[in-house]
Amino acid sequence: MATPTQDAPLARARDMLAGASRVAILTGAGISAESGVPTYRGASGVWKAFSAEDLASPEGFARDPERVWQWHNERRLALADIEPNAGHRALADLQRRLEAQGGRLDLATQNIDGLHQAAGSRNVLELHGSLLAIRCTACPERRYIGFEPADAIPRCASCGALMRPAIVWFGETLPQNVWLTAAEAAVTCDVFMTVGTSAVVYPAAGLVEMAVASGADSIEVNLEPTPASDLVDVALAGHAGEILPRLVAPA
Ligand code: BJW
Ligand code: ZN
Repeated sequence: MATPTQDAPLARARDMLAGASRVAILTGAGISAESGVPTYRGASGVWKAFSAEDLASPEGFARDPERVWQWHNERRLALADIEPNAGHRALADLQRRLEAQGGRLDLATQNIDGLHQAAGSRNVLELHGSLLAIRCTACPERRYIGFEPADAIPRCASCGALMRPAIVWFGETLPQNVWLTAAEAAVTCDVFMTVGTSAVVYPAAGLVEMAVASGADSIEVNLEPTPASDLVDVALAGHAGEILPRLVAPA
């Protein structure tokens, strides 16, 4: 629960959202943590147990594609039993409400788990791709694979080259249309909210700076302070699954 000392900031953030017709949101691994998806950083983060250089870089994939595929197969299987939580559902509710009032909510996520879509959010901007899709290393071939385990190292049906997870790894550029839509939303929104991200991975973290520089009211929801906390108007400390439903519930 948000502590009583947060009642005033929570009320302020609720007022911001209630008065907005264009809302843009950036989410990160923290919003899925209450569904059981591990975050990346911190004591029990993915990067404590696994090497980002080996498993989340094009160089690591080139060195040992089988190992990268095996790890991603395990992660996809683990996702099959995971459900969206109250935080995901609150954002989907807010989008429906804004759209019914002629407004708009753009949801950009760094997550690759598909949980926003499962909760009913539409037009989700997947900045770092998806664990549920694979793409060719050599041609534009791309396909949805869902929760099925892939072959040891799948090959492209069109050109025979290696397929790879359709995820954005370190040093790779984000999908251009997705990024441009998210950047446009950040600089044109009335309210920008960042949820459950450590705000250290760029260019995604730069969306907060862009929104604030463009004059948006801004809100952060996170368990702990991040580099974004000093930029935003209201920083709410707590679990996204508890704070977001309170933030977006109709008055
Ligand atoms: C809760 C909660 C609850 C918990 N409620 N809150 C120096 C060298 C090389 C590169 C760079 C460099 N400096 C900058 C770069 C660029 C690099 C970068 O930013 N690196 C920094 C880390 C230093 N960025 C890139 O490489 C990007 N591409 C790019 O910039 O292209 C241009 C370029 C080209 C060539 C060279 C340089 C630039 C691409 C970034 C791709 C990121 N991909 C990953 C991996 C996906 C792979 C996979 O999963 O298999 O995406 S990294 C990982 O971090 C993942 C995430 O999307 C991303 C962000 O993490 P996120 O979501 O913020 O999670 P956490 O764990 O960090 O934080 C969770 C937060 O939740 C915490 O704050 C908790 O407190 C909170 N929380 N529970 C609310 N219940
Ligand atoms: Zn191909």
